[in-house]
Formats: sequence, C-alpha cells, structure tokens
Amino acid sequence: MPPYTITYFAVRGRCGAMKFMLSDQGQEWKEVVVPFDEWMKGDLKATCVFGQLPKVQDGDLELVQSNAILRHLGRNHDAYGSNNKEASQIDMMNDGVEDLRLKYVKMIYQEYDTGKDKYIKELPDHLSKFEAVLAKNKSGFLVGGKVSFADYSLLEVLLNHQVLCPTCLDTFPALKAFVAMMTARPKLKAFLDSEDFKKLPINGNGKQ
Ligand code: GTS
Repeated sequence: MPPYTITYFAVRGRCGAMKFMLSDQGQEWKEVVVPFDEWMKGDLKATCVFGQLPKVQDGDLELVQSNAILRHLGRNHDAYGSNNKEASQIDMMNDGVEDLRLKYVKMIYQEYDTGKDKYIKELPDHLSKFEAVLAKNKSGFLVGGKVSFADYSLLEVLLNHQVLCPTCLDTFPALKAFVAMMTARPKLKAFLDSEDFKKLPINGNGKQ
C-alpha cells in the first residue's frame, strides 16, 4: 500500500494515535509539517473542509477530522474489529476517548494555570470507566481479541496523562497493563523511542 501523507502542525496533538497505528502496522507515511505562520496566511486553511488540520491523503482521497481518519486507517489495516458488533463497540470506545481528549485539551489550552489541579483530582473518575472495560476483556484490548484504532487512541491519551500526572494510573491495574502491553509492541515501541516522535511537543502551547 503506498504511503499516506499526513499534513499537520509540528505537534503530536491529534496525529499521535494515527501515527501509533501506522507504525504498529508497519505502514510508512509521508509528512507535511505546516509552520504556524504559513498556516496563518490562510491559503491551506481555505482548502480544508472545516478549515483545520490534520489532513490525510490516501491516494485521491483527502480526509480531515482526526477520528474519521482513524476510522479510515482502521478499516484499511484491519484494526476495526472482527464484525459489525465489534466495530460499533470500537466506535463507542473511541467516542469515550474523544470525550476525555476534549476535556484534556480544554484544560491545556484554556485553564492550565487555574484548572490543572481540579482536572487531576477528577481524572480517576474518567479513567475508571476505561479500567472497567479493560478489566472485563481478557485480550487486554478494549474490544474483541485484536488491536483496534480505539486502542491506539486510548494509549495516546493515557501517555499524555502520564506526563501531566505520572502517578495517574497507579490505582488502575488494567490500564497500567494495557499501556505496558501496547508500548511493548515492537514496531510501536520503535516509533515511541524515535526522535521523530520525541522531538514533537504534545500540545501547541507548550503545556503538558
Ligand atoms: N475535530 C477536528 C479533528 O479532530 O481533526 C479538530 C481539529 C483541530 O482542532 N485542529 C486545530 C487547527 O487546525 C489544530 S489542533 O487542535 O489539532 O492542534 N487549528 C488551526 C485553526 O485555524 O483552527
């Protein structure tokens, strides 16, 4: 399969999970990194359906919306469950991850100084939902017996939260085991250890 092209800013942001999936699946990709001053000129923004990045090109298909991109890659790389029922459960879990991601992004960009402590205090309530799902599924993945795009999405959010609060998973054994299992997958581990990944800030405002 020819490489995808990912167009985005020089942050991990909303492209972390898709890069986790592609690296884990042994799929190469090309990157177009857009400097923010270039973006501010508006030409590229005008070509994006919702005026935002990331954008992914797969042949003549051009997609924006990070979760639509994740689903597309999940379909292409057999990371969308084994049947329709699992696919729907994977959608549900990914939407749950998105809910948490949005809370995190709001805190990071709008209320880091005033809201970080409260956010960390309330975090166990959110994490406990994922803990319960993982504790029930013997495979260690969120849904069914194989990795899905929702697992990459959850992993990315959990790794970011471990930077925010290194002890946040200490009371969640299933989440801890999930992170250990996912980050030990050889191709994904190689990507996580790479300069390409490590050099990028998690968020655009330098807060983490
Ligand atoms: N729902 C979109 C998605 O999931 O892709 C949100 C995309 C989005 O918010 N993009 C931001 C953007 O393009 C960058 S980031 O939040 O992902 O870092 N901002 C520039 C702009 O002009 O809106």
